[in-house]
Amino acid sequence: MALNELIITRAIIDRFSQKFLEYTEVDTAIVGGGPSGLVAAYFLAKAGKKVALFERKLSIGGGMWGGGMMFNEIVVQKEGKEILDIFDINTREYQPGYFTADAVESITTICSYATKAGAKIFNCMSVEDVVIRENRVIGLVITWSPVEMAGLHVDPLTIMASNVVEATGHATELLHVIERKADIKLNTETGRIMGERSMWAEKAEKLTIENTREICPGVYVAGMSANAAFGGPRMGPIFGGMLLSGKKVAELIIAKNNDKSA
Ligand code: 48F
Repeated sequence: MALNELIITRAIIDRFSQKFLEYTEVDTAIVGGGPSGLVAAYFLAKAGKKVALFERKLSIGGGMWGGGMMFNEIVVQKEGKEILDIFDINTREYQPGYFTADAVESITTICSYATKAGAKIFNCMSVEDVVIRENRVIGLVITWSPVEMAGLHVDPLTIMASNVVEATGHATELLHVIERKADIKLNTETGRIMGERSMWAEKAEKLTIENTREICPGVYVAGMSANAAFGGPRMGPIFGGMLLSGKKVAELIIAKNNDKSA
């Protein structure tokens, strides 16, 4: 059978359009495909939630690909290793309580689990704004990243979500938009983004999990963005906190939605 370019083209447009249309309304929209966002996507999808994850870059993985300073190994503590075990990712103990894993194996495997569980990942899409009704974020405004990068004057599109996970990492991009454009008070000490503090792995890892919560109606912070929002320190290339935060945010959303349906 001879291959036909027209059929190849139509297959891509048709399938993508169906997928995109289906995910214009979701239970949870995750902004950012780093480790925390991807782990959240997996646990939410596994619980039967309809999940879309939007990632600006062509590749998912955020800061995990590069390990520490592009040495592509990551370090996790015991609790972090337990999450890697769920994904069947190989770990090796380096010293008591310190485990290493291959960064590429880690991120590709988590992504594989998330997509096989049903989460849909939309790469090359940037979230540039939110939709707010009655003081609650109910949707995201999205555009193609190349449009954003080229500064083209093209209007975006909108998707609706019952819950939004802000997992944009150090930048806390989504929160900055909410802070700048809406009169919503954040659930922090100051009511505003408090900003990330300097490196302190021990404290930061614990705080990442504590800081993973609903920060304003409809929006949950996870991963590094949780610490940046609540004024916690950075932790560098230890990734247990990111993994545990992704799991926690999924559990919070599942519990809240179960409450609502009870
Ligand atoms: O930075 P990132 O990996 O976030 P994370 O899950 O993990 C942090 C660690 O990688 C590391 C660390 C701890 O060890 O400090 O940095 O908290 O991934 C964030 C992803 O979000 C994407 C960005 O390209 C990256 O892949 N992103 C950021 N803003 C947007 C976005 C946006 N507005 N729209 C779409 N994607």
